[in-house]
Amino acid sequence: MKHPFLHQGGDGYVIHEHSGHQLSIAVFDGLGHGERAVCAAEAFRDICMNAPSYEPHRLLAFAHPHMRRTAGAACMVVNLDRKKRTASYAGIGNISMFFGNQDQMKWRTGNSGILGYRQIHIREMSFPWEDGDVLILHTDGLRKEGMKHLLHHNRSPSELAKVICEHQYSGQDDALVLVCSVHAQRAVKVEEETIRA
Ligand SMILES: [Mn+2]
Repeated sequence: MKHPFLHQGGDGYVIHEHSGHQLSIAVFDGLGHGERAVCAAEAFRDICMNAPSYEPHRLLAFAHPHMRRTAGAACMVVNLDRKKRTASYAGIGNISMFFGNQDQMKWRTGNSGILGYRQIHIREMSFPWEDGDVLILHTDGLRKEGMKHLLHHNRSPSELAKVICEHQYSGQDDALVLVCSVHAQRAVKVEEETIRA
């Protein structure tokens, strides 16, 4: 089952559930402004619909040549495995990811470069997770500095998404944040907030 979702702006995400116990999430930011950014984001969404694999490394490698006809995009793909309780991820460009719990929150971003432009180097990494851990993905319309202290309070994903948009908006550019609460046995809860520049 594929759940495409894309905002009118250049920021968007796709969530794809597959093989019974895996959930792949891609957050992306079409480069440039206005129509160009929207076209790049839509192209990436369409590529996801036709991707032969949602493994982060393979999805990005598949998308890269197809994105050459667009302005390009920044993208982070995370694949949550509910059986193994691990997450694998790979990113290109400036999409930020936080994961962990109240005691320890880690920050990661993608490799430098632009999806669809010149050469890219894709490196896939992974991390273990536990029930109730939080995964946050956001585009660069939101500042990552100061993010961590917002995450120390006991907030639901929807509250977190709202608070992050209120406190971290850069004041320019589109912005999107996706907050997920991850669980092995029940549906991953996903909340999102967007701001259109
Ligand atoms: Mn942006």
